[in-house]
Amino acid sequence: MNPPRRLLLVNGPNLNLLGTREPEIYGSQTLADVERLVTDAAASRGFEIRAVQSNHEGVLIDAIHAAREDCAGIVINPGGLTHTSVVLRDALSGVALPVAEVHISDVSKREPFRHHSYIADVAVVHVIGEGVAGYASAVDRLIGIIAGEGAGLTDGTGRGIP
Ligand code: CA2
Repeated sequence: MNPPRRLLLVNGPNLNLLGTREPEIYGSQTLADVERLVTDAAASRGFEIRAVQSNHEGVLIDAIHAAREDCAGIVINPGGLTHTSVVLRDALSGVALPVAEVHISDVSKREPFRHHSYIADVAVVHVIGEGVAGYASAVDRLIGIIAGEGAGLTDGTGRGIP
């Protein structure tokens, strides 16, 4: 059976504040702008988006579990939970869907406590520090993986190696 042509977009705590404060770090686009950008990027590849943002870890985990039923992958900016949450990591690895981790800012150039991600090694795509535009590239790369495109192994002629 073909995977469903739907992705779950997850934005974690405080990302509802996008566009209202700290524009020097996160830019001036709002969460609604992010959700529109992601919806358009997915639509251009024939996918739809279910979007969730919550300030409550359990709500995010329930949405991730539900994605098992009808989504082909997950694009997530876990916000500060990136650096703290084994629980969120377990939810993502538990559903066994391909995950794209997105950060608007370049966390490697910020405070040391932002340098570790509990999510990084359960994600197959990482887009860090490309601003809000990074969400669109995460969608594109994740769909490429779901569709079996991509880096792939080639023999130098562009043909895939089975
Ligand atoms: O760079 C990112 O996308 C982050 O995931 C954003 C998180 C931060 O804790 C991570 O280290 C990196 C914070 C999200 C809070 O977003 C705000 C946006 C505008 C105003 C205040 C907070």
